[in-house]
Amino acid sequence: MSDRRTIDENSKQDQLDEVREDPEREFLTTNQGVRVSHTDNSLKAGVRGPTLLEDFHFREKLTHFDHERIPERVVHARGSGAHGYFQVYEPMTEYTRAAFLQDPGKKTPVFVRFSTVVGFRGSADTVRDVRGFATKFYTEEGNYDLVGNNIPVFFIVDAIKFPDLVHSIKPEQHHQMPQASAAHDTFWDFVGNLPEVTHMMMWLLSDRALPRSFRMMEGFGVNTFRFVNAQGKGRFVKFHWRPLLGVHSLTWDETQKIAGKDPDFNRRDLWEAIEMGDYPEFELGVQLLEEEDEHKFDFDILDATKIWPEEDVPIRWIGKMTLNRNPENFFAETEQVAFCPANVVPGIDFSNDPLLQGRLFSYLDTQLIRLGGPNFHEIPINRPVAPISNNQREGYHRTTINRGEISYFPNALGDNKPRPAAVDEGGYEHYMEKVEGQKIRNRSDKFNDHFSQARLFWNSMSDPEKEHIIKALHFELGKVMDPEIRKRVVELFNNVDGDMAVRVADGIGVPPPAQKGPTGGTKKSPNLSQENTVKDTIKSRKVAVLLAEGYNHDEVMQVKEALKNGGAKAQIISQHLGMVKAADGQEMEVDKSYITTGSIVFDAVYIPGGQHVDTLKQQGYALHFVSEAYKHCKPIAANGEGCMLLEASSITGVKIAGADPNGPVVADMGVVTTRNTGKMDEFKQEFTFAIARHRHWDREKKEQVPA
Ligand code: HDE
Repeated sequence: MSDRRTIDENSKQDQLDEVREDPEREFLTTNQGVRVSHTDNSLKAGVRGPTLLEDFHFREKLTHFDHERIPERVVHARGSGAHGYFQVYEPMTEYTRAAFLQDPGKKTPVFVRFSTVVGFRGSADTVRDVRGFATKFYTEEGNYDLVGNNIPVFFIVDAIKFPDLVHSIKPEQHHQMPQASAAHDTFWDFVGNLPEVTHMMMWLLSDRALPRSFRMMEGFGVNTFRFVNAQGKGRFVKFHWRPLLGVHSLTWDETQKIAGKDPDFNRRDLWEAIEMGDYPEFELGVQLLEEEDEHKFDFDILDATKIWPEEDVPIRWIGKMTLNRNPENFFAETEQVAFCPANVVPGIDFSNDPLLQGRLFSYLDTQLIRLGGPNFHEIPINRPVAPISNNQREGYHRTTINRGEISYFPNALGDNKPRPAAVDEGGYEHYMEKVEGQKIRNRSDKFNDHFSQARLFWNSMSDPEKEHIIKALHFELGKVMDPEIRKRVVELFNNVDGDMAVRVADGIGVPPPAQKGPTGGTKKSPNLSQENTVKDTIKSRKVAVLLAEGYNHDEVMQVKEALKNGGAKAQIISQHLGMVKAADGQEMEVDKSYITTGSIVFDAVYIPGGQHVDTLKQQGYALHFVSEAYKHCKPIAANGEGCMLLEASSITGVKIAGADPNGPVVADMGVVTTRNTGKMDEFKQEFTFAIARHRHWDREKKEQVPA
C-alpha cells in the first residue's frame, strides 16, 4: 500500500483548503470573475424606468439566490457537524484488516453529524426524538461511514417498512401538524398496530430522547456488521460510541421551554464547546461475536430491534474520537455531507440484517436527488483523502478533469489501468458467506419476541426513569385524539409490564387492560440506566451566578475559581447587561440579562451572599430562575444572605442552612447552602459534587413547585 497518500488528522483540512475562495476578497466579482462596479441599483432605462435584461450581474445574483436551497434530508434534516480525529488504542489486527484500526499512533480525520430525525431543517433541537450520530472516517483506504443513532435498536426489522414508519411520524399529511413530534394520531396508530416497535418505543419515551448535549449521548451502529481479518476470518460486530462526559439528559418541561428560548440549544452547545476547547470525546466500542455463536441467543442477531446485552457479549473499547474543529461553512460541510452505511473499507463488512440490507440501497439513492446527481463524492466534505481512480465519467456537476482517452476496462491503450487491486494490494473483497434458501417474504421465528427486551429495558430503569417514561406516555398519548388508538397502545405496553400499562391508562382516560400483563422480573442490564453513567466530572457544565448590586465579590471569585478548576463555566446573570457593582466597590461584567436567558439553559445556579439579595428577592426573574432550576432538579448553591433567596422562592421540602454563622454546610437533594464563611472550601466541594451528579431526581416528588 505504498502508493497511499499519508493520512494524518490535518489531511481533510488541507483538502478543504484547496477549494477556498479568493483569500483576499478585495473586490466583488461575478461568477465569471468579472469585477462588479455596482450592486445596489439594477441597471434601468432612466432613473424611474424598467430594469434591463442585459444587467448580467443582477440576473446572476438573483438566479443564484433563487436556487440556493437544496432539498432537505427526508429524515435527519436538522443536524450539526464537527471535524476531529480518531485514534485506535491498540492494533485490532486479530479481528479486522481495516488500516485505520491498526496503528495507535495514527490520527484518522473524521467528520461527525449529529441530528434529530423527524423535524424539518429549521425545527427545534430539544424535541423528543432519536438523535442521529453519523461519522465519516477519512481513512487511507477510502471513506468509512459509521451511520448510527443514539439509541441502539430501531423501530422495525425490515427496511420495507421504513416509508410507513416515517410517513406515520412526520406531520400529518392533510395539515402538516405537528412539527417535530411523535405526539399525534398517525404515529401512535402505527405503533399500536406493529408490536415490533415496542422495544424502540421504550427508549424513545425514556430520557435518552432528550439529550442535554450531543457531547453527552451514546452512539450505536444499531445493525449487525462484520469484522474480517487479513486471513479472511469473519466475526459479527456491533458498534458503540460512549461519551467521556457520561450520558445526561434534560427534563421534559425544560426541553419544551428551551425549544422556544433557544431552539439551537444542542447546536450552540456543540459549537461553543469546541470554540472553548472543551473538545467532545467519544470512545469507540465493539461487541464481537464468533460466527459459531450466531444462534446461541434467544433473539436473532440479525434483528435490529434487539440489543446484544452487555452481560452476554461484553463491549471492548478500542479507540477514541476527539472533535476539535467547527465547520467553516454550514452549507458546504454539514448540509452537503453524505453518509452511507455502504461506505466501508476492507476489513469491515455487512451482515444479512434485513434493515441494514435496505439501508445499503437507500442512502446513495436519496443523495442522488438531494445533492443533484452522481458526482456528489467530489464535494469537498465528501471527497475521500485516499486517491480516486475509476472509469466513471461525466454527469451533473462533474468537476474532475479526467485526462486521456481511456474510460473503460480492460484496455491495452492504457496498460489496463486503472486495474482491480488484489486483496493483498488493498482490494475490497466481499466476505464469502455461504447463503442458500428459497425466495421468501418472511423472517426467522426469533424475530417475533417483541417484548422480552422491552421488559429488560423497563426493569433496568431507576424509579425516576420509570416515572419519566410514564409521564412521556401521558404526554404523547394525551395528544392522541382517537381513544381507540390510546386503548390499543395501552394493550401493547401491557405485554411489557402490567403495572406500567395501568399507570399509563390512568393518565389518558382509557380503561386499564382487560387482563393485566406480567409485571416485575429480575433480569436487568445496569448500563441501560443513565443512573449508572459517569457522574464524577463537572467539565464544561454551565453555572449561572445571580447578582445584583451589593454582592460579595470575594465569594463569587472563590466559587468561580473552583468551578474553573473543575472545567465548568460560570456566567454572571443580572437584570441588565453592563457592569454590576459589589459591596466593596469592585465590579463584574454581566454575561446575560434575565430577559435573554433562563435557568433552562444552565446546569446549575449559584447565589452568593451580600446585600444584593434584598434586590434579588424583589426581582420576579431571579425568584423564577431559582424555582425553575429547583423544579428541573438542578444543583443550586447559596451562601450567606444568598440562602434567603431560596427561602423566598417556591422551593419547598428541602433543608436550607439556618441563620447560624457558625452552622454547617447543608447539602440536601442537590441544594447546597451555608451561612458559615469559614466553610467555603467544604461548600465549594459539595457544590461541585452536586453538579457532577447532574440532576437530583428526588425532588421530583415535590410537584407543588410551580415554574
Ligand atoms: Fe437512516 N436514512 N435509514 N437510519 N439515517 C437517512 O439518508 C434509512 C436507520 C441515519 O447526518 C437518509 O442521506 C432507511 C437506522 C442517520 O446525514 C435515508 C432505514 C439508523 C442519518 C435513510 C434507515 C439510521 C440517516 C436520509 C431503514 C441508525 C443522517 C438522508 C432501513 C443506525 C445522516 C440521507 C446525516 C439518514 C434511510 C434506518 C441512521 C433516507 C431506509 C437504523 C444518522 O437514506
